[in-house]
Amino acid sequence: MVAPTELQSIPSAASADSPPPPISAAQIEQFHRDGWCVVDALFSPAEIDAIEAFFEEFKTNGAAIYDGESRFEDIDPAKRQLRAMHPHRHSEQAKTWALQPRVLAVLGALLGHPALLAQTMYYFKPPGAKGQGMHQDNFYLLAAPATCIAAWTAIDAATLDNGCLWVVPGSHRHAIHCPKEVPGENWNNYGDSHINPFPRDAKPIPVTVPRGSTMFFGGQLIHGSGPNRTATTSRRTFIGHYVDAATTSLSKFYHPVLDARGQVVSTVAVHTGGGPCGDGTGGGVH
Ligand SMILES: O=C(O)CCC(=O)C(=O)O
Repeated sequence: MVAPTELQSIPSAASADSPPPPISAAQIEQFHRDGWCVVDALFSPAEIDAIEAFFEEFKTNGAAIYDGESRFEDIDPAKRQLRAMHPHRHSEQAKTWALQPRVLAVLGALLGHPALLAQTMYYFKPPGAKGQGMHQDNFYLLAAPATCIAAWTAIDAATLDNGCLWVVPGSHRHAIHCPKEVPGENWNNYGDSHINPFPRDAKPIPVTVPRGSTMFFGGQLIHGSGPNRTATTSRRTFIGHYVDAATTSLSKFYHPVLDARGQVVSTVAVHTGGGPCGDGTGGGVH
């Protein structure tokens, strides 16, 4: 845990002369009540076009950019998530989008501290792609003492048909759900669910998101996505996962952690020991 005196030395997210963050009081209230909210137009239409074009080209960059170290064309999206992992580590341009000032301003307003970048991903999710099992991000990131947060920007409008996210409102207040091991099943693989059994009272709802809008959700929120059932429409998404500036430890996979200027921070240690579900569970790629 961080001592109160150390927390006091962490800067707050906004200073007196910074403009108000581009998020309404109602959206902030929804985030704290339900665990998520959607904010429009943080990226300009030109930036969204540029992100789309960049990642169409990025497909040809070889195996290093995909988890599992396969090439784009070797991944069967019906079986595995077809996604670029940590593109900000391979491209200064992708890092710039992950540290986009308006996104960081919203994150600061939601977290109460400046945001630090831990992870980026780009989901291609073409027609026929599988969904993502229900999970809580902080099972994997193990951010402490506070949880992590996602900024999930729709490059294609995310709909029921092409596999939008489903969330359980209010579940951001849950503790981490620990998986019951099932012999022969590997849930910790390419986006399958660690939540087993699924809580009976948890009722997921779909969240459709227009192209260019950004959905923010907390690290304990139970969420997943449906399969892409369309014949022709992808559901591409640029995703950043962040922690707040008071974070003291984080799972190894999410290091190095970057501040708003793209500098590596030294205040976040690599998590050691077991996760909330004991040794051998939690931590790692999600
Ligand atoms: O976009 C998806 O389908 C899943 C994304 C997700 O689970 C995440 O960003 O934590």
